[in-house]
Amino acid sequence: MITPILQALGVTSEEVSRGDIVVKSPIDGREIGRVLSDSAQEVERKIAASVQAFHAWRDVPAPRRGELIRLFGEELRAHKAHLGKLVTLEAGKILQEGLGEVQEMIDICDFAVGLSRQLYGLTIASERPGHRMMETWHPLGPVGVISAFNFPVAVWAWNAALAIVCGDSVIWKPSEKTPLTAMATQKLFERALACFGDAPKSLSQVVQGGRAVGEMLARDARVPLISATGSTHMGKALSPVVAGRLGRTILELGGNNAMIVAPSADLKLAERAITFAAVGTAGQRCTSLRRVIAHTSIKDQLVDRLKTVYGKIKIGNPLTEGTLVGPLIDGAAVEAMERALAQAKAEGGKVSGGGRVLTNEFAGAHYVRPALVEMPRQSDIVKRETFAPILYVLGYSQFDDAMALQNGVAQGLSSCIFTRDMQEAERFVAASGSDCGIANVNIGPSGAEIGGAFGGEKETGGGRESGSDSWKAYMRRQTATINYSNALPLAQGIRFDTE
Ligand code: UN1
Repeated sequence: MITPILQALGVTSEEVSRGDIVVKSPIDGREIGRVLSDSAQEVERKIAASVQAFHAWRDVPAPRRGELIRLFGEELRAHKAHLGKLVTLEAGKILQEGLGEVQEMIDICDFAVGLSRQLYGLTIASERPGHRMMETWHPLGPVGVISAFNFPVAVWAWNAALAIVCGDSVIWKPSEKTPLTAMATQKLFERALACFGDAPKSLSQVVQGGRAVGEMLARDARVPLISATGSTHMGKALSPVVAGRLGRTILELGGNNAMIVAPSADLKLAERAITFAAVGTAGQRCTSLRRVIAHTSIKDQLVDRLKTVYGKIKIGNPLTEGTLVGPLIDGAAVEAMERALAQAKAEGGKVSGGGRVLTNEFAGAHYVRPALVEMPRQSDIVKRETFAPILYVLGYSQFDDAMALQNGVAQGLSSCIFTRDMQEAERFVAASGSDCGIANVNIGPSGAEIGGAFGGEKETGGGRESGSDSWKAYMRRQTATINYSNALPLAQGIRFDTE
């Protein structure tokens, strides 16, 4: 099944038939390809080529750079069905979500095309007569993108589409768990390059491999920006390496996203939002809902409703229409889930659901039933992100207590409140409200649109990608002051007479 899809995307069988990275589909554990890791010399060569490409690309006018991304968007539109399916085969998310991920790539391309005519700087009033001060945004250099298995292509696209219209070159290290979608995306990008005509051919490259490859990018001063998505653990290891050479990072790390459900909430809406956010992508989004903080007056009712919905959710092959929960990525993910549930029980949690399913049909794969855990308090395990479908439910009676619980974790990615009380909604998004990068009202924490800046605070890493003015991170800011007078007045009125 995989060969025709890869072929339609331009990847040849030879390219995926040998190598040290063995790719297994989480759907059934079957091998779907082998990919060769890049050697240290190869990574070195690609970084050097990226620098060359950058030098040529930075002089191309930005709206023309946008044309390349427009063409890439066209390729994505034409191949959405195939690439979406490949995402499902390689990452295990349901087809609807695989297609949604490609749509997210298309959306960011559209955004970037418009942006290519809007890389605005400021003109600033100078304190000196006959002077003009301006701020210009210039291309930065090669951008290293390190992406995770759970969004194997969209997160790269958020970075790459912006970086390329900003005049940068890109080097992409995908997760070792999802090298095929990266290869296929690269092929589509190369088609866009061919249509465009005269862009440098190494403008965007892929480096395959594990941690060592990522570290080479992190260490290399020729790569001024590293944009990395993954666990907080990964970010804490990577960040000092880049900081050691005073490089820049955009870090998009772990989340521990909560929903406050207030007494006035529309429980039907809350229930739908909770289900999509907690069990969608089998709980493997950085924006997945991990904690529900429900008012004690409606908590039991909400938990009952959730138990009913959870009981009906279809778990199975993510390619099958109607499936809502696909497999976890691998055995380690199941073990992490089991360990977390055991700890939750030890900390007083009441667990419903959880446990492996479909072990006969898919002996080589890792399907689990999503778990709902009523916790007596926000104990250690609740404060930790487990990348699996576990939803902890906590109770509150005062709004301030709910807010304290919501903010009382180390991560700060996404958050939300379900309420029909205007005061609560406003307090949630006010300065003393949610401390997260994303704060929603009557919307779940996941499934953000590309138009907003995406990212979070605290241990989530502080980076912002995608929409709004995130593009500024991919450029260098230059302040230029121009003297068109015949005198040389000094700033701050300083006198420094030489005659
Ligand atoms: C991620 O899980 O790394 O908001 C990104 C969302 C998606 C992106 C998630 N648009 O859930």
